[in-house]
Amino acid sequence: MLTQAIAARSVTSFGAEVRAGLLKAGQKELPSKYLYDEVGSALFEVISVLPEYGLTRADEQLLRQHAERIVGRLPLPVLVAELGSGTGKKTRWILEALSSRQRTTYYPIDISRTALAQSEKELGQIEFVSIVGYERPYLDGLLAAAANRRDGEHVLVLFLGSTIGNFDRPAGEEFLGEVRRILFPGDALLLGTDLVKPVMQVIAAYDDPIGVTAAFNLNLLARINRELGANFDLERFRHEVRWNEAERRVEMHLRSTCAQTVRIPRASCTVSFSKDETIWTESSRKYFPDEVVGMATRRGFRCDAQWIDAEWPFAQNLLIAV
Ligand code: AVI
Repeated sequence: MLTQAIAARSVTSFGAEVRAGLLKAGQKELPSKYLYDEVGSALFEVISVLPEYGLTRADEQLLRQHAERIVGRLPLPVLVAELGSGTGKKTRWILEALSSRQRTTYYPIDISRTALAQSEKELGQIEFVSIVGYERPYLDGLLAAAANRRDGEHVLVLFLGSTIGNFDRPAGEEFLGEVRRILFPGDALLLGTDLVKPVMQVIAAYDDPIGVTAAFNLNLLARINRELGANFDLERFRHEVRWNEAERRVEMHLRSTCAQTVRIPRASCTVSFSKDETIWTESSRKYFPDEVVGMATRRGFRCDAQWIDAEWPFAQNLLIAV
């Protein structure tokens, strides 16, 4: 009964956001968080192993190579809270390094129950680690996890994979401030950020030759068809990737290849597209290393250390709350 009520509410907010984004004057938009239904999350897993998309590999490699050093710089004991746990694969390195020093409780926080179940499956066997998942939005989950701290215990927040890059630039910085407000001085945030790199390399990463990212993007329209009863014809939209130099972000769009009208019954709207009009579905910002330090400093952290991958410019930033 309760589950049904939650499901009904989430269709309503999905419908409301789709309606607002597609009826907006000027550039049409859809929130990127809706790319991740079950199909979208599975496609993202494939993206993360594509040769052209080095982000996930760099993120994991840095954690694998430096986990001992990262953990060695933390004030112990700590509990670990991860924002957007995903599959939990790369978190293993940090938890293994920590568990040789202390018994560790790990709180994965994700709105997807499937993601929480996956991370439990991936990490549940590590000795001296207990897992308590929170199926909640990031900040709600972090508040709940941090409330479990014992006297003298610190909090380590993991925000990996450059998910912060999918926020607007000011919103990303504001989010760091909100995380900081939940933490105490001496607590830590390990933040993964994808760095600026040659434009050709970025474009290839988001417009791969076998079309996995195109399918990931188009699945958003397929999802609107499935969940909101719409009649998007996927043959009439093309995946498009743009580099926005001024904002240093890669943008994903869906371009309408002809003039057309689409009905979305469960969002109570009909949307017209002119030929070549686009829906902006995602931004992925790329950072300079110093920019991350500046952002963190303005929001009440000091950057204790930064590790940068030699092959794919990506940084793990260890930020300590001051
Ligand atoms: C999850 N996020 C950091 C990915 C990114 O690179 O911005 C999502 C993604 N979109 C297309 N490819 C990957």
